[in-house]
Amino acid sequence: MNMKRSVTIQDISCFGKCSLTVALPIMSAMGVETAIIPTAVLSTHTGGFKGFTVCDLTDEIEPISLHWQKEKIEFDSIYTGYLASARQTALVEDFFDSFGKNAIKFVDPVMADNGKLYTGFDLEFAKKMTHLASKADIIVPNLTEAAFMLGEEYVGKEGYTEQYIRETLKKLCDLGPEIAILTGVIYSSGNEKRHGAVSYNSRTGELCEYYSEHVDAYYHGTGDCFSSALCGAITRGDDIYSALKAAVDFTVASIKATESTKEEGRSHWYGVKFEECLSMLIK
Ligand code: PXL
Repeated sequence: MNMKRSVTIQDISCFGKCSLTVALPIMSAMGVETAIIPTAVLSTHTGGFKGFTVCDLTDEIEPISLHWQKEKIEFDSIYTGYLASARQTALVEDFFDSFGKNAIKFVDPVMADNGKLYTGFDLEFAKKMTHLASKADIIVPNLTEAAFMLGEEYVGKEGYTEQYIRETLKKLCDLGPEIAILTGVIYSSGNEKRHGAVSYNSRTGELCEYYSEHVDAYYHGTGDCFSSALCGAITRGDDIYSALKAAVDFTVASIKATESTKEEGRSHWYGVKFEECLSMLIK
């Protein structure tokens, strides 16, 4: 089979295991050729580290796009993650116009978690990210990002109903994308908690969900592991259930690998040991 080709547009956090440093190995393991447009180079990600450096690469986006248009390069999917400024969202929309006709446009609206926007982002940025998401085919917000996109209160990590999730997914699709996928959905019954992702296809009306056990731990970059695996699976042609399953199982296994090898005093809060689980993604 022909190898599929994706381009992912997000930052390089030089240390910290998120964005491009996880997207590339994950998508490569899945057999997807992956080009990149780095949106910025940071010494670390912005969560939990102090005094990080940032080199903004906004001005590179258009020249790279123009060169690729001259070269007649095409992609099967375009996957966007962390964008460094509101102006970048508009440039990515232009990139969608130039390269998106035959590509699946996959937007992870990376901007917030646990009820709060990430350092450096404000409501104006959230509005611009929402506008970009409206141009996507598939969006993958967590519950916090969904709340910012819809201008609603954050419901919290758990304690909502299945109906709330279904209604939120429909409202997200009403913004424009055909498919909305909510990540970090947790339901409990008794002492059991399941944790996973739910997708809604507004064209077919299909609701699809996949859960694994809930591991009570927080690590940075798990959203990027999830989205990269999901985008890799969809790009290589997996159906939506298989893609959700691959992404949830890989992310949970990566978290468990990190938990099980945590050394006293050397916690790996900054990123999960996804490297140990890459073999799960290889077909
Ligand atoms: O994991 C998302 C992410 C990516 N890139 C940078 C970040 C974050 C989240 O904080 O700061 C630079």
